[in-house]
Amino acid sequence: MTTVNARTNVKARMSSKINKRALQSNMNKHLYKTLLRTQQGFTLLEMAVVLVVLGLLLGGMLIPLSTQMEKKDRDDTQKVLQDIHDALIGYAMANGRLPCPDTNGDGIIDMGSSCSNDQGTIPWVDLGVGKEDAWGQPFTYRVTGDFADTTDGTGCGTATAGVSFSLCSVADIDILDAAAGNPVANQMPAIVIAHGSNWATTTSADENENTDTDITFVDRRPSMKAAPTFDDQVIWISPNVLKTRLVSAGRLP
Ligand SMILES: [Ca+2]
Ligand SMILES: [Ca+2]
Ligand SMILES: [Ca+2]
Repeated sequence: MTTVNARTNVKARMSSKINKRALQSNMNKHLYKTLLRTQQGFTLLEMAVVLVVLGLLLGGMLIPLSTQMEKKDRDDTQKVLQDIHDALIGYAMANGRLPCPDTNGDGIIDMGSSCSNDQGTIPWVDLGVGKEDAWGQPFTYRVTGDFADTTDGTGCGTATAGVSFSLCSVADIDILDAAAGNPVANQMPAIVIAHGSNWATTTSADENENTDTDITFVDRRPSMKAAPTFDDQVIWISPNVLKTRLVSAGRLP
């Protein structure tokens, strides 16, 4: 009898252990499924958060990057423009006249006794300066013909031998702060323009003033946000600087 009771107790304990294990196994499965669902939920949520953060970061980085690249292009172009300015003055000191423009794209001055055309591109070969701006386009160049021809003087005072203009000579290029705007500089002998990244596609009235081949040009703050847009970079030769340099060089009295 005692032996039977002992066996019954052992069976009961074993049954209890098996039930506990089964329960534990069920709980583990349930917990695993719950964790799996939770894990999947977190992953999707995390991915969404990561995508949003990445979007914000990339958006925030791309704008400054394009702004920095644009600034570098403009700075590089400005350096070439300054070189061209200095080269024009140096050319005038050496030759007694400003160079005529290049009109056929070979970088060489086109002229006979006077300029083939008062407006063209910078004669980069003759000046020894950069051929193009940061966007791979040539620099527009206009000169007052009387300051670049081989005729001494321009009809005022006494002409100095070997110099195309005199101290009293007046040039003809005017620069405004907008198309039909206020004067920025009047009667300049030469001007050089880099037309910016939109070189050939502009519809801006202010920029068109720099491509219409007359003696009026525009220089103003760059802005592409509102019409009329403007991204041109402009330099010109002051007649006073030009004449002072030629006096210093002993070419003008
Ligand atoms: Ca002349
Ligand atoms: Ca432009
Ligand atoms: Ca014009």
